[in-house]
Amino acid sequence: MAVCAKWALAAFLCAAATVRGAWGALSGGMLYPRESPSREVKDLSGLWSFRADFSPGRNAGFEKSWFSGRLSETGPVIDMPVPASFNDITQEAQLRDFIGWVWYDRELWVPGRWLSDEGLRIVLRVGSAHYYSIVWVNGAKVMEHEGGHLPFEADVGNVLRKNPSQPCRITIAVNNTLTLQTLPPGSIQHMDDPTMYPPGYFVQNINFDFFNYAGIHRPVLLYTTPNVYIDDIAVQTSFADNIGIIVYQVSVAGSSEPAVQVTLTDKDGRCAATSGGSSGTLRVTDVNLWWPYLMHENPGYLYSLEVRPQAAASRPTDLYALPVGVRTVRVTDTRFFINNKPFYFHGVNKHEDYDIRGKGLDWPLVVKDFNLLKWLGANSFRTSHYPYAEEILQMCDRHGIVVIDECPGVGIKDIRSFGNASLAHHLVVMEELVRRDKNHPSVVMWSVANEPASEMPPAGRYFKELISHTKALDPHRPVTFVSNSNFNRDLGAPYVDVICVNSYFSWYRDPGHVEVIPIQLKTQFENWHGKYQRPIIQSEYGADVVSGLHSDPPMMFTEEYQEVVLQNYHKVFDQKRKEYVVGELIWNFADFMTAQGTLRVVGNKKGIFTRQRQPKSGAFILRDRYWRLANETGSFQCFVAT
Ligand code: GCB
Repeated sequence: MAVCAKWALAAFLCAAATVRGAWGALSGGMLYPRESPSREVKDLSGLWSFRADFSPGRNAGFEKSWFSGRLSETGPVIDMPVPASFNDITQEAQLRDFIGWVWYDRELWVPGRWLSDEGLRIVLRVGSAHYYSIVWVNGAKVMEHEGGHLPFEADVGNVLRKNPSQPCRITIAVNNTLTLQTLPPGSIQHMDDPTMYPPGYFVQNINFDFFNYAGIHRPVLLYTTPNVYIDDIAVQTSFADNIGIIVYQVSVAGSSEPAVQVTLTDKDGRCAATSGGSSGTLRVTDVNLWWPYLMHENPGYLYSLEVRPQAAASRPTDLYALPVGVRTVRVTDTRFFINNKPFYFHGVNKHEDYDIRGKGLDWPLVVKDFNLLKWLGANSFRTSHYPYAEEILQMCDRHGIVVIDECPGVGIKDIRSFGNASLAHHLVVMEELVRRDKNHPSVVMWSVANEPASEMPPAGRYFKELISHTKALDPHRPVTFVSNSNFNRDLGAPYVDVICVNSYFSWYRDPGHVEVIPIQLKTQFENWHGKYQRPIIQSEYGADVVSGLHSDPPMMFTEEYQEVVLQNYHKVFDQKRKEYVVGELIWNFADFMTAQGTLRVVGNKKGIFTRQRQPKSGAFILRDRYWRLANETGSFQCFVAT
């Protein structure tokens, strides 16, 4: 039985990998689906039918072609909300901890005019699903995608038009198995000792500290475009004096020589510049720059870039309106500049994580978190440890919250995860990430990994290639990865633009001894800057607190201990930010769920807010500090915490 399970899991990942190229989910742009006079969007969020494949080989769904009819006809199904992780929806530990294929389906009517109008493309898009997905429409396979956290889509018009009088059925199978070559990596361990484990028993090993939530995490959408359509837009912005400069490139699909008309409008809908041609430069007089929150009285200013390809007179014209912020980013040996002003990151690390829905996109939570960021006086966050929903980045653009955009390269600890197959996949993921997020003004830096074993010999070549590839994809943003290796033995550090370093003095090291923080932190900064001459961000620091636990003098896990850890770190930040430290990001914004283990009490408790977003004492310490920093480092100097 164990052999069968092993074979089946490996075989599926392998079969899936060979087909990927053929399905070509990576060709073309990845513009966020927006409605316009030429585009409609149908959101398929809501209840889907769901079934986990508990068969020993996790293979019954494929053996019995569960995609060929209604899932409910294959056996018992349950209601499953989309978007949401499936893990915490029921009372079953078996489903919470499930590894293998889960199946979703739902039926819907596609608007008749979409089907009858042959001039329309109908695109099916999945915002993200963890981790390997195969999608069928009316039993016909339309796409596969490897990896969570990023969208994938396919034109399904032809399939839908075959059966216009029937409701259409969408089936999605998702496999959350992680291997040494996936991102994040993991491994399946089969427990073959029959005196210790039941037959076929296996576990998923992971090297990252968040619960391995799975399912369809972001909305599934159907949307239309005309057949001649805007496939991608890329903008690069700068300014000189009061003139904003937007260099744009538009790719139009479905026509060999499309004329393109581009209009930039300001917030009040007034035309700020126009241009023709699929690439060009727009100049905006008296430009309103995009500024971070607390750096300017009017942060997050966005223009709208309206792009219209000119189709033949008889055909409908596409229109896509892209929000554009005009700003620059620059890094020196000691400073990080936004719009030529030194920028100091006073922010947080987050997770997409909440009760019941796990990693599912949840608007009330998103808005609450932005309110808390503003309350805190935070100007930035890192998308630890994977790309967040596009809707969250759009909020960052609008509110001026600066983002370090991290790919799911977390837990790369095994030497076998530094091989060619892993690197090739990592490069693809960076391409998908840059393709998706390149136009967000809030995104100021890419992070290609978190705490890899960067002292292992193959890490030098791996990070050299990964970082240079990322720079080739986007020459306009700095690139980093987040290290906790020894500064002297870190083989990736020579290639980054900014050093991001995590440390937990008085927690994992010297537990209980907060008095060692200042000396150890000072040494850390001096070592890294001395060796690499780069600006440094303290990309994680913190301490677990079980909310409501108190002790004086402070003891680990109490509110007082978190306070005193923070204060000791802050003393050193205040010295070193005058030199080359350009940011501090607390670990973590909120408590979050993890795998079970002896170090975790129902999850990681290093949040300054609880998982339900109630402040611990540390939140007030940070709030006081961040507003003070904003008054000192923002160019607009009369903020008060409100
Ligand atoms: C880290 C990791 C983060 C963990 C954190 C911790 O260094 O980057 O994912 O959650 O430490 O609390 O242990």
